[in-house]
Amino acid sequence: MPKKKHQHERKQISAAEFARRRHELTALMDENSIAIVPGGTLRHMNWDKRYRFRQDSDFFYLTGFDEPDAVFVLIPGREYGESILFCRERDAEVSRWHGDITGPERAMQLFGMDDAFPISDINDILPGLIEGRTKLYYAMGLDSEFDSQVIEWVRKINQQGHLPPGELVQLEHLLHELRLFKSAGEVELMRLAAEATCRGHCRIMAQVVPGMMEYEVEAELNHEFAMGGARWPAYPAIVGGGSNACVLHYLDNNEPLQDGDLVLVDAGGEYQNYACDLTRTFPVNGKFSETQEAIYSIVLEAQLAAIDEVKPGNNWNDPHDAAMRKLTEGLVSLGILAGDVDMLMAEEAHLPYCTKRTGHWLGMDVHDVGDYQVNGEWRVFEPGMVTTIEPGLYFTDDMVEVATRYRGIGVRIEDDVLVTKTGHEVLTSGVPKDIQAIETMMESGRAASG
Ligand SMILES: [Mn+2]
Repeated sequence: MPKKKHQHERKQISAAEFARRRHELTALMDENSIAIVPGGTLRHMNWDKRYRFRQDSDFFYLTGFDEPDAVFVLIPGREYGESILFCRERDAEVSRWHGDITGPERAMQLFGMDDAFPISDINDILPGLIEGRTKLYYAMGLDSEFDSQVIEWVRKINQQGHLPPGELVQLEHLLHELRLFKSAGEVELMRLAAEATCRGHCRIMAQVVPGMMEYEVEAELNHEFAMGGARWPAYPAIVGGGSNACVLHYLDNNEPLQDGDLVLVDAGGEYQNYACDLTRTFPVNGKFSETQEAIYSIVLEAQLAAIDEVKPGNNWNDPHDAAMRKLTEGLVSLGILAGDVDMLMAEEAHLPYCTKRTGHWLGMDVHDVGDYQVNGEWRVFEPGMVTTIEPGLYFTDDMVEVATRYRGIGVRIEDDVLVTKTGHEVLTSGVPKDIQAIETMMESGRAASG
C-alpha cells in the first residue's frame, strides 16, 4: 500500500462564518428577547473513565467553542454586546491533568464573543440578563437537568419582584432551519468527511476475506477515517455479515464473515463535527452469487432512481416514492410479491422487506435536524440541503413466505446527496457500487496481498 501523505492542515469553519450564523439567528428572533443554548457535558462510561467529549451540535454551530460546561446566550440589541459565553475558568491544576482551558478572557478574542463570564457565576449573572426580556428562546425537554436550572433562574427573577419573560419559545425551530441549509464552508467539510469515509470503504473492499471478524472490518475503517482527518466515526459502525445485515441497527460486530455471505457495512467518519453516512454491501468472497446479484441489482436500481429525484423543486418524498416503486417491481420479479405494481404500492406491500425510510437529512448530526414537512406538505428540495439515499431489502431467516434462497440476505446501498442549483451532487461517489466495479476492486485487493 502506498504511503499516505500526512494531513497537517485541518479545514474548519471560519470565525466569520460563526459570527454570520449568530447574526442570522438574531435576525430571526423577536426584539427584546434572549436565547439560551447550553453546550455538552462530560459523561462517564464507568468509574472514573469518561467518554470522549463531543460538543452539542446546536451550541457548536453558533460558537465553534469545543469545551464542556459552557452556555451560550444571545441577546439581540443588547447594549454591551449580543453574544455572551459562560465557560470554565483557567485552572493550572485541572490543566495539568486534562489539558488547556480557554477561559472567559481568551474566549472573547478567540471566538468573537462580546462578553464572557466564568460558568461558576452563571446563577448570579444570567437571571439579570433574562430579566425584562419578553421572550425566552430555549430548547426545553432535551436535558431535564438544564431545564430545571432555566426554570430556577426564571423563578428567581419572579421572587425578586421583577418581570420574567412572558413567553417561552422552542429555539430549535429557528436554529434548525438555519442548520438545514449548508454553506460552502460546511459542504467543504462534508466533502472531506466523505473523502475519508470513501477511502475507508475502498480499503475494506480490498481486504475482506472469509474468516475476518466483523470488528476487524470496523477497525480498518476507523484507521482509514482517522488517517483522512476524520478522527472519529460519526456513529457506531454497522458491520453485518449474512443475516446480521437484516438487523437494522446491528452493533455487535463480533462474528466471523462467512464464505458465500454478503457483508453490509454502514459506517462514516466525522470531520470537524460534520458527518458522512455511507453503506455498501458486498460479497465476503469477492463474487456475488446469482441470487445475491438479483437482490443487489434491485436495490441499486432503486437507489439510482431515488438519487435522480433529488433536485430543486422536487419534494422530500419523491426519492422515497421512486425507490419504493423500483423495490416493489423487483419484489414482483423475484416472485415475492404478486399483482399490479400500483396496487401493491398503494398497499405498501413492500414494507415487510424494506422497513426504513429512504433517507434523512445529514450534517453536524447523522440524522440531522430540519423539518421534513412544512404546513403538512413534504418539504421541497432547495440548494444546500444534504440528504442520504439508502434503500434496502432485508429478508430475515424466519420469512417463510419467501423462497429459501433469499432468506438471510440484507442489502442496503447508501450515499450522501447534496442538492445543487441545477440538480444534485453525490458526495460519496468515491467508492464503487456497481457489481462489476465492486468485484474488480475486491479482486485487485486480493491480488495485491498475494
Ligand atoms: Mn443513514
